Amino acid sequence: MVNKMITNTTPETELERLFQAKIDAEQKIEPKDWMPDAYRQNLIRQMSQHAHSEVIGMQPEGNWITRAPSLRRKAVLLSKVQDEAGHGLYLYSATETLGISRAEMITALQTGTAKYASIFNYPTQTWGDMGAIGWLVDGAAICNQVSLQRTSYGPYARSMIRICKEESFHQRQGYQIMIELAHGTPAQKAMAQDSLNRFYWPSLMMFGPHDSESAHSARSMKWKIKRETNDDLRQKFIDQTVSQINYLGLEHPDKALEWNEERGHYNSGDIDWDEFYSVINGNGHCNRQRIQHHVKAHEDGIWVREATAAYNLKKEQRLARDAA
Ligand code: BYC
Repeated sequence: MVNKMITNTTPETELERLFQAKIDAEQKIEPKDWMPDAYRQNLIRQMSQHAHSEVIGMQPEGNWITRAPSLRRKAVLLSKVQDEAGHGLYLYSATETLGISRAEMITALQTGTAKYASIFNYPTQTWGDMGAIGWLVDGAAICNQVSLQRTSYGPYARSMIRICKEESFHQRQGYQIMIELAHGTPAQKAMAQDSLNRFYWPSLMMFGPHDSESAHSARSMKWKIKRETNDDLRQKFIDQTVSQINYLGLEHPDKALEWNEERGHYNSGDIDWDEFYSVINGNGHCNRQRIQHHVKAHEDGIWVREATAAYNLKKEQRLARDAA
C-alpha cells in the first residue's frame, strides 16, 4: 500500500509523486483523496460527457417505443431506455463527488460546452435501427466500458461495473432483433442490412479519434483514467463484429476489410473523420433537435424539482422543530 501521511504542508511535487505512485500500485483514488487539479478536471470532462451520452442516448430509441412491433418488444425497449436514464444518474452522482453540481453539468450540455457521444446525432429511421443500436452501439460501449471498470477513480470504476452488466443485456436484445430480421422475409433482411450499413461506421467513431490525434489520451493513460487507447478498443470491436455479421448472413459494410495474419487483427477501411468532426462540432443530422428536446424536458420538469426542494425544506423544518 502507498500510504504515506499527507499533511497541509506536504509540497505539491511530493503530493503528485505520491498520487502517481498510488495509481501505479493500482490503488483507487477516492473523492476525499488529494488529486492534481488537471486529473479532477479531466475526469469531470469525461464522466459528465459519459453521463450526457447516456441521457441523450435515450432519444433515438425513445422514438420507437410507441412503434415497437409487439407488446413484448415495447416492454423490452421501454426498460432498456429506462436503464440508460439510470446509467446517466449513477454517472452524474459519481461526477458530483468531484465537486461539480448537476445543474452546472446540465448547463454545460445545453449550452454546447460539453459534448456527448456523436452516435446519438444520427436519426433512427426503421425498427432495424433498434437492433443495430443495441448490437453495435451498446456493443461498442461495452468494449470501452469493460476497460473503464479498472479506471483509477473509485466511484467511476464502481459505476462501470453495474452499467456493464446492464449493457450486456442491451447488446443481446439488439442482436436478437437483428437475428430475427436477418433471417426473416427479404424485406426484413434488407432492413437489417440497411441499419447495419448506416450504424457501422458511426459506431467505430464512438471510440474517438486515432491515438495520434487524441488530445487527452496520453495523460488519461498515465493516470489510468483510460486503460486502453481509442485505437486498441476500436480494433477489438472491429475484430469481434466480423463473425457476428457473418452469422447474420449480412454483407460487411467495410469493403476494405481484410484479415492480417501478421498482426492477428483485421485491417479496415478509412473512417470518414470529416463526418466525425462535423458531428461533434454540432452539425450532425440531429444535434439541434437532441438539445432542444433536452431543454424542453428539463423546463417541463421544473415543477418536479421545485416540489422536491419544497418537500426537503419542510422535512428539515420538521426535524429541527422535533429536535428543539
Ligand atoms: N463523440 O482526446 P480524445 C451508451 C471528443 S453511451 C463525441 O480522444 P478522450 C448508450 C472528446 O470528448 C456510452 N465526442 O478524448 C447510451 C474530446 O473533446 P473535448 C458513451 C467525442 O476523452 C444510450 C475530443 O473529441 N460512452 O452506451 O480521451 C443508448 C478529443 O478526443 C467522441 C462513453 O462516454 C465521440 N465519439 O476519449 C445506447 C465512454 N470521441 O472533451 C448506448 C467514456 C471523442 O476535449 N468516454 N470525442 O471537448 C471515453 O471513454 C472517452 O471520453 C472517449 C474519448 C473514448 C469517448
